[in-house]
Amino acid sequence: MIPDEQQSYYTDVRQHHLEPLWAIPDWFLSVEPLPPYRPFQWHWRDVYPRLMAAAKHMVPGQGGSRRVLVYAHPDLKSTLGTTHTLNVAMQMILPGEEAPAYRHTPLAIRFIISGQGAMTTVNGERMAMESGDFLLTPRWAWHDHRHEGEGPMIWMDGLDIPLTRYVGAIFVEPYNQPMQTETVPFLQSEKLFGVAGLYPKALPDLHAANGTLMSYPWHQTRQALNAIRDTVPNPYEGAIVEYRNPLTGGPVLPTLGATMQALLPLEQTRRHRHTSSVAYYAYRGEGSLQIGQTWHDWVEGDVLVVPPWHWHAHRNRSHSDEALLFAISDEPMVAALGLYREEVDHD
Ligand code: GTQ
Repeated sequence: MIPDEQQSYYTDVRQHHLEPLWAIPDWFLSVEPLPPYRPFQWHWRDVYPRLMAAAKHMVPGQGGSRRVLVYAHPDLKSTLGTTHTLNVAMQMILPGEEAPAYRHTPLAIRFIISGQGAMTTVNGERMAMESGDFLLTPRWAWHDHRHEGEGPMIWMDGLDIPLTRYVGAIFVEPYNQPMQTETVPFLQSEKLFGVAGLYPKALPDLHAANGTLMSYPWHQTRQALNAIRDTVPNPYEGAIVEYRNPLTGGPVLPTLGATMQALLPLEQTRRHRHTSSVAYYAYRGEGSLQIGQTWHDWVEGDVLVVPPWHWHAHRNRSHSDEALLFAISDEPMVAALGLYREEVDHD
């Protein structure tokens, strides 16, 4: 065929919004994942003063419902995602404030960082918030926060907002009053479901607002980490526990999961990579996260993102102290779609 005919074919096809598969570059069906964003780190020294300064610019319930700074990756500007599927956000609430009740289809997990005396109520179930606690806000669950203690209260939110928007399923609905009333006794879900392996026999008759464990207190996470450290170490993570639904043994929520891991002084893990994206929150200590060839040094409060299929390894930089990393990931979603893959480095 003469070159002009060739060219006119391609022009004509594209004018009809068709693309010849054989002419599409490799990114379309790449040999391996090519995530459209880089590893990234937010330093706590940059976040903390700006989170505190937000108090001068908004009060929850007055021109906005939550005092939250969203971690918006510079390569994901069109979605404001922290990774392509999830958001990390930092929330701050002051004594006497109330963040009003509403519900939305994106689900949330919360990791409590500092402060005392704030509470969150989810579907009428009030939960305490203490440093290290892990709390759930399932999809479409009514939730509000109040602070009856002293000093600022700070926690990290993880939400699947980018994923929910991608699916085309974002909905938000305000509650019919500013705050919910408590409909079950305090600590109900922890009393019903909080002791591993021992569950109430007459479950269907019990009044459980959310039907499963909603709050994972820090002392239990700590205890679990200590216990597994003496057993089977994970060569890629150190001592690591995953938050799970005690009734099913499966993920706490359908899309997002979370882990807490402890690295011994100077511990260095092996590298692995997987098809889930992860946002690490440095809860305690000082360490370094190798992503690809680059070591990202972190201190307490930093957040680091590992995009899918990026080799990564952990190092505790302290000679004396343990390092603790909390992480949220989209692994449950990726696994549910049959797309979870992991590769390990045997060196
Ligand atoms: O605490 O309800 O970071 O609704 C983003 C959306 C927190 C919350 C966020 C929310 C909340």
